[in-house]
Amino acid sequence: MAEINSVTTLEMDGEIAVITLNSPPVNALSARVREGLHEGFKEAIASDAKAIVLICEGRTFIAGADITEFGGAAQGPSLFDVQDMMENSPKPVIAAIHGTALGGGLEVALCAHYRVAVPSARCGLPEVNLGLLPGAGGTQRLPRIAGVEKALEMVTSGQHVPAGQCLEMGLVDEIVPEGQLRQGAVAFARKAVAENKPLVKVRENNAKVDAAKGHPEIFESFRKANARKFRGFLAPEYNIRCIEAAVNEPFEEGLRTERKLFAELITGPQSAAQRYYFFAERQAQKIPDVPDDTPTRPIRKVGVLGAGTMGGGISMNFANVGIPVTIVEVKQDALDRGLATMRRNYERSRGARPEETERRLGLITGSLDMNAFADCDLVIEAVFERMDIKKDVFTKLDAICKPGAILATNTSGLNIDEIASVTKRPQDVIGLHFFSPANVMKLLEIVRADKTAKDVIATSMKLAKQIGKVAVLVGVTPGFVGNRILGQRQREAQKLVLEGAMPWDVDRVLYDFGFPMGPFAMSDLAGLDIGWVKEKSNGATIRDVLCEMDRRGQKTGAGYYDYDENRNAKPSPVTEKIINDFIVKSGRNPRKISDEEILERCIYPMINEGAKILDEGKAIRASDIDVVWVNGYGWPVYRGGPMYYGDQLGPDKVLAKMQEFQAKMGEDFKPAALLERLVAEGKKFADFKQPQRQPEPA
Ligand code: T1G
Ligand code: NAD
Repeated sequence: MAEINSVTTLEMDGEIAVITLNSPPVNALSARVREGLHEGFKEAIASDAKAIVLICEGRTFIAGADITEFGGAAQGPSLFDVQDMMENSPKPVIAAIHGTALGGGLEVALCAHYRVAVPSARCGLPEVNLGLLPGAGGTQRLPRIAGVEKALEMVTSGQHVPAGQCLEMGLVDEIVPEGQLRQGAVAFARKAVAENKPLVKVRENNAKVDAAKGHPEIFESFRKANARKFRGFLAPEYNIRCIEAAVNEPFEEGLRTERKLFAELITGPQSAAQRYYFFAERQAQKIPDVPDDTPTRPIRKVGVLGAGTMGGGISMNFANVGIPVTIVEVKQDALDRGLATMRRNYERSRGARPEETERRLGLITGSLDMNAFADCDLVIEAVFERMDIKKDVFTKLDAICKPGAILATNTSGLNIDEIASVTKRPQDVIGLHFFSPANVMKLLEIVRADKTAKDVIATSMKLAKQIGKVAVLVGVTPGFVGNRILGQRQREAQKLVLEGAMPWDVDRVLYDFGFPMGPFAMSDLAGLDIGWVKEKSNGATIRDVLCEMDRRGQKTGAGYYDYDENRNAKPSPVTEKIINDFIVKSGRNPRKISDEEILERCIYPMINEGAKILDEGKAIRASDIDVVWVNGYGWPVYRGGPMYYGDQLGPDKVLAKMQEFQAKMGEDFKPAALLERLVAEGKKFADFKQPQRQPEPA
């Protein structure tokens, strides 16, 4: 075995040369790896080997270009040089795939003459998730193997396609037994030599792209079908243009188009924000005072208290990964309703298979007796949002649950220290704040209370990953991180309407900014009467007046907006009159408010509140706040998140605007002390580091 460099070895397995990469964590195509590949293939081609196998050590085949190198000076051999060497090799080159062959990794594999994979392997071109496109020939080679439609789907969704489907679409040539990748790849190579198999160059397979020539409707209908999903993003459209080039231009020409569009994206603000966000989500998993090797508690059985809107969705998350759940309600009808909702949600979910639905529902047991929680490793409470009820059930859980069980609350913002104080085991109490619908929304705010033990935090972070959630650790503060910052936007949105902006103006500005929906359309969807009490209503707010007129939102066909029979919203002259009457009655005159002011009034206080949250230690880092808002509140990922956006604007500009608004409109715009400090020090939110947490008293 010859060491080519620190991450690459070359050895002969009989007459087969085996190039092995070993560059943890994911064999990304760093300069070192490119160098190793370049020298490895040069030597293997020059050797008397009959064929060459490329394989990787560690958790995965090459998972793409090294994202940390983007924006830096180019070093080492270019990826294109490596690819040309592979594709033009006079000997068969076989790529042996395990884990995830992604982005540049799949593009390298597509320059091999053949690909073999283990059943658990997956392949994808997820560059679009980084605001990019496959920049190493992937948009030109993939449609030549998988066809235009499949290629469009893969490059615009970034999906990781399982090996079985890769075999069906010709992306891999053979599936070899799990755990026998190397033997399987070498055997395939030997067969290729023995049978003198052709040196297949994907770039020469034009049949599938030629078949799409003269069919621009393929692209038009694809754009139309995904317009809503791609709204605001640049990368999906650029990916589509590259696939169009694969159909309409010769290969080399298509490659040039791909490189030109790639260069535009990688130097643009959207990709910069999405690459920032890629690392932000991974940073959020790191808790400074809870090291990765902190022991965790086994979670084999979960209990959920309350089968309402949240309890059901929460339970499904655990059943989905094979963890049995006991769900407890106070009344039989509430329990039956909750179980029926879960069944409906399973039956309606995409690709649902009846036997799978039954298997998952089979893991969920309903009960009216809290003693059923006695052998649970974790109990999540999701009952009414009232402190007295929370305290009552936690007192009971403390008595019922076994030692070492984790007691969690799904409260939207109540004081978890106070809830924990009614138990004799506050160290086992934590907040697990799911978002509705809990079986769909990816975000999980994990709320660390004063006495929460580190292994409870470590267990919760690990469990979140297991159930497919993006977890962010936050501190106890009213509304935690997400709802607390939402409060700022909602307050300003309401105030803007009382000053003359119409609800649809505010919604349009936030929709155009990239949010999926504005606050008023959101309220109409959720129902204006949540928490509204008819008997107590006295027209004190615009919402009161609307509810009193039975304009309670989409469900009554009218709210802030009027709705047609297909629930399409349109601005309402009724609401406009209610608002103007309301403003005049309050002795003010409606004024014309610019879109710019609407945006700044809604967004800047959110950034300012984020600064307060950081300063109070309720979030570990600014990027955690961004992960909360991108995953839980629809902040457009191509703008990074509120704190990243604040850094792009410049904290000095945010401060100046807050001070300007404060002078005009009062203390709601009082700048956060941290914002003033950062500006004084010429720093950004991203520079903020939480002071070391004091060790827990013994
Ligand atoms: N570059 C650099 N670091 C990477 C990386 C990459 N491509 N992928 C992962 N990491 C780091 C990550 O930051 C983390 O570090 C550790 O690896 C484990 O990752 C020319 C331009 C492979 C499915 O978009 O989707 O190729 O936090 O926690 O959950 O066309 O990582 O431990 O210090 O996510 O098991 C295209 C990105 C690049 C794939 C594994 N490739 N990676 O998931 O572990 S662009 C991607 C992933 C490109 C070409 C273009 C996932 C994963 P740390 P992890 P995981
Ligand atoms: P919900 O009213 O839909 O359901 C609450 C359920 O709890 C009801 O079915 C009720 O019968 C049951 N219940 C009440 N007291 C009980 C008791 N002592 N024992 C057993 N069951 C009892 O409420 P929800 O929307 O599911 O909210 C539950 C919790 O989750 C609240 O704390 C809420 O703030 C929080 N939350 C809600 C949302 C949301 O969008 N709805 C999002 C995040 C968090």
